[in-house]
Amino acid sequence: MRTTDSQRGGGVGGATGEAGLFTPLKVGAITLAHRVVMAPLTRMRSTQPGNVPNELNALYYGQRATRGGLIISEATQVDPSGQGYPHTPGIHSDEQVAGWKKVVDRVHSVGGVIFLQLWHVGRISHTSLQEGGKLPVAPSAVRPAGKAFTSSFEQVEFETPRALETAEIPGVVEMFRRGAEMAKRAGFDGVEIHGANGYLIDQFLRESSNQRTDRYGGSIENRARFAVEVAQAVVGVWGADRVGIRLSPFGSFNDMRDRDPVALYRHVIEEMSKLGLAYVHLIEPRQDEMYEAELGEWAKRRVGEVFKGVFTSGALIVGGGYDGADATETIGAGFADAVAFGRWFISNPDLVERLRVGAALNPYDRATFYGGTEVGYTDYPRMDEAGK
Ligand code: 8OZ
Repeated sequence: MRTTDSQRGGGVGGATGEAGLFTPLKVGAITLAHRVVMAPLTRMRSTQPGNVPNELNALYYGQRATRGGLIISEATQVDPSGQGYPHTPGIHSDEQVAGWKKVVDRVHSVGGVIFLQLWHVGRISHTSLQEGGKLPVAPSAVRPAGKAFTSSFEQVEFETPRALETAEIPGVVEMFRRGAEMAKRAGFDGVEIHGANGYLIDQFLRESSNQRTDRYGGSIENRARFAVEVAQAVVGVWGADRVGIRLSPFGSFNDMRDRDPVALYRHVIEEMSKLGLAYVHLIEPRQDEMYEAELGEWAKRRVGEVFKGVFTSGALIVGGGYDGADATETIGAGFADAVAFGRWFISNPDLVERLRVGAALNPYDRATFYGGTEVGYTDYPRMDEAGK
């Protein structure tokens, strides 16, 4: 079963290690040595001003890199208008490219593979984070329930975003294309499009946030159009075999809903297959009782089971609450090719090795997830370090 959302440590890796996780896997142009993927993790620790990746960030990623192992970077705004939280890094300035280069070089120095996650938050931003204090943009002027982060880490009610004009949409696609190009300049091995968790691409996909009446709204095909155009633009920069996309078909984070998520995301995944993407990365639903009740039977199944066989051009990665035993079982059952780990990678820089040998895992401290210093970031001990 999936682990709960609470802090915990213990023998999560399983006593004999997790064999299914340690066979090679071809992901587009790259052959991975194992199937333990580091999930994209927002940590809000870039250098200010400018949201520039720094030496501490390079140390953190370098600690978690393994030979032939895939790391997906934290979500990275492709444009200042796409920023939704304080201190998240960007990929739209020369300083950011130089900062990311340090991160990439560190990961490559141990033979690791790193993709940058391209991000625009849409309505999840706040005027305090927008240049000139403008309103955040979105497919429609629908205010999400819940709290936005301000530029000073305060949490306040979300604002009602401004709906994008149809004529503005190519400009937003262009932001993703430019971000993809800058990621290439920084030396990344590929890019992942953030199409999940209620951010801009997901806001176009789902009914609860998309009330458009132009060709970007209404039918499933129309709601998926923005995602497809972004993917086409990014593929134009990188080639499809170095592009993945992350989707959260059953997630309700950031006030998201859709009446028919299976039909919607089947279509999106089919479109990504047609483009020949290297991978699709699906998130398991969070433990959300209300939406689980609405989802009925789907909520009881693994996301990789629900969409089994739909993605045909590359690898299927799943993530969200997995431990080593679940991951091995899921790969063994044919519901995924690789599994992304998030929280366990925060607290275990040597997670890959711990899963390989079936060692106990360090518990994680939620209080230091977002923002701050090296504490709770680069100071978690490896197995071989004293005092763990
Ligand atoms: C947690 C806090 C802030 C952002 C996501 C990028 O959910 C995020 C995120 C997660 O995809």
